[in-house]
Parts: sequence; C-alpha cells; structure tokens
Amino acid sequence: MHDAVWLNANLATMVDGYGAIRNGALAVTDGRISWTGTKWTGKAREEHDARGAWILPGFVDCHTHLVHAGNRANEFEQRLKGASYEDIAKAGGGIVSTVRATRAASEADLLAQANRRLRHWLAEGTAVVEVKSGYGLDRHTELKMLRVARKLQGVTVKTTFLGAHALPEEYKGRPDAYIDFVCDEVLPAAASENLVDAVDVFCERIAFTPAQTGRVFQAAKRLGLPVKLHADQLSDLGGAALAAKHGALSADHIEHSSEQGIEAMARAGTAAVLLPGAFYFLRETRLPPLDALRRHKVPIALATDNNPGSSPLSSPLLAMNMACTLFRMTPEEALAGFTVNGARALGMHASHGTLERGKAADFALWDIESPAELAYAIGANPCIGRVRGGNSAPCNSAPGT
Ligand code: DI6
Ligand code: FE
Repeated sequence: MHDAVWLNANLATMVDGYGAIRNGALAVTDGRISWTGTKWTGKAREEHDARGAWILPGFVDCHTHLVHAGNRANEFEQRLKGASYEDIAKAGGGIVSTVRATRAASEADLLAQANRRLRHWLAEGTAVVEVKSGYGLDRHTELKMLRVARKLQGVTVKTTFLGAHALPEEYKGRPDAYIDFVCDEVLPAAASENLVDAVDVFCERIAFTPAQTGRVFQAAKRLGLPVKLHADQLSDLGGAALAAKHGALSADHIEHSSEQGIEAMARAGTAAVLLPGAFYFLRETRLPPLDALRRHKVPIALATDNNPGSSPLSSPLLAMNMACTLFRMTPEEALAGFTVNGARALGMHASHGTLERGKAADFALWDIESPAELAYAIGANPCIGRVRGGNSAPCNSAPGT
C-alpha cells in the first residue's frame, strides 16, 4: 500500500534527457517516490488526478546569494549611464555596499527579506535552493547569514560559506591577512555550528587570487567540507582547472575558462554551473564554452545566481529561457540544468533531480503540452501544484504556511 498516487500524469523523469513517460502515474511512500510507470495497478491511501498535467522533479537552484539586505537598483541606473561593474566596485559600491546593509540588518529582518524573495522560487516548483554567505565578511554577519539560510522554509536549503567574496574595508590592502582570518577563525566557527555544507571563493581580478583560493580550499578540506568556485567570470585566471584540482563539486560562471580547464573538470567530475542572469544583467559578450562542455561531457547545471549586484533574478523559468536564447542551450539541457545536473552540482543527485524510485518525493505539476514549454515561454508560470516530501503544497503558498 503506497501513501499516495498521482494518476493521469505525464512524467518528465529527467533520466537521460527528458525521460518522458506519457499517460503514467507516480506513487509516494514515506516521503519518497515508490513507483513510476504507465500501467498503475497498485493501491494507495490517497489518489490524485493530475488531469494530464506534466510532473517534473522539483527544481534545484544550485547557486544563489538569496540572503542579503536591500537591493542595488541605484547601481543599475549608474551602469545604464555608462559606469562599469568594476568602476562601481572600485568607487565603494558593489558588493561592499550590500555588506554595509547586511551587517546593519537584524537576523529577523534578513529572514523576512529572504522569505519574501523565496516566494518566487516556491511559485515555480522549486525543491532545493543553495544559499551562499558572503555579504558579511566578518565573523558575526557571515554566521548570521548562514543561520538565516538554515531557517528558510518550504524548500531544502544547502548552505555555502563564501567569506572570500570580497575584501572588506577594514582589510583594505591586506588580502592575505583577511584570508588568514577567514581560514583560521570565521570558517571554523561556522563549521562548528554546523552552518556550512560547502565552501566557495570568488576567484577574480577584483576579488581573490588562485593562491588565496587554494588556501581557503585547504581550510575547507581540513574541515571535511566540499568546495565550489566562482571561476573565470570576468577573466581567465585558470579557475576551472583550480576547481578540478581540488575536486570541486562545481565551477560556476566559467565564461572565460579555457579548453584545458574544461578538460580538467571532466576528468575530476566537476560540474559546470552556467549563470545566464549575470551574463544578461552585466551585458557580457563572452559566451561560456558550451561546445567544449558538451564535447567533454561535463554535466551542465543552471542557476539564477540571485544577488543584488549582477543578477537580481528570482525565476528559474526565466533563467532557463535565457540559457537557451543567450547561450544556445537546448530546452532539454536547460531543464536538466535545473534538475539532475543542479542536484549533481550540490552533491545531491542521490536524493534529487530525477523522478526515480527512492528519490525524495519533491516534484511539481505543470499545465503544459510539452516540457520544452518551460524554457520556451517568457514570463508565464504554468505551475499548478508543488509536492514536498509527498505532501501537496500550493505553488503560491507563503513560506511557513
Ligand atoms: N560574482 C558575481 O557576479 C556576484 N558575486 C560574484 O562573485 C556579484 C555580487 C554583487 O555584486 O553583489
Ligand atoms: Fe554568484
């Protein structure tokens, strides 16, 4: 006897492409998928009629900076008047302006702002959200951000420590001393409170060097934590190869990564995370090396990179459309990016990302004719139901209700 079954459904299992099962059914027991297929003959305590809707695995947004205070609409105006992202950062704007606001915000206020943002992901059938710190750049606020991330409701949250996101004003001109502080004090403190699932670094000219990145990765390794990297976003510093060398779960952005870097990722099993929102919002022109990723069979994940400075994007659906329109990914690749490969980039592919027996019963129902519609339509949201741990939850439910 299963707990519940969804009948008259089309399943996009996301096993080997769409892995479509038409006119099928999906059953759940103890919060896990217990059956998928066409000819349902089983018994279930609860029966749901999907009326021909498509069922997809709950989306996995494997790269966000969703916890932060305020927004930077003012800088958007400055950039449209000609200032570059780097000019604004050098003039004391950019990441450090969000740092000032986030340091000043209370934990309750930060949580309220993040839960308000999270509604957009819930409305679009999301099951897992990765949330980075990185707007505190001191011990108190980095841990405050991670605690807030752990309190978010309605989705499974994976936290990532990103203390090495930017150099705080109090360490101006002393990046190595700041990296000492991050490695010897802040990261161990966060890990000791079990606030960290992975460790990330912004390896870039306007942030930290490959050598400084290596030190943070060593500190993570000492704590038994996996690593991820903001790699080669604005220039090629060899970030892709560096991430692979440290066995990273993922290398993210990678617009400027070399063929050798992609090959190293393939050998190391490091996933690529492409972030079309930042590419679009910063009006970048250098496309990520999609052909090399396909040729070397590197799993390609997609994410919103939600952040106030370079990607104020809160829609996985729009991110998928951007990935197809701007990066020339196929809709099948885009959906795999927010399901099976998104889960892989978080080391969660054993429990999430596909509709298979034993996986978490976290999925969503869509009023569509074909899965490709989810990447095709701009601005529409055909989500008609969300299921979490086998329990139905309306798409537009407020977090915590
Ligand atoms: N790369 C980015 O695009 C964001 N962080 C990063 O490492 C920018 C974050 C911000 O501007 O607030
Ligand atoms: Fe990012």
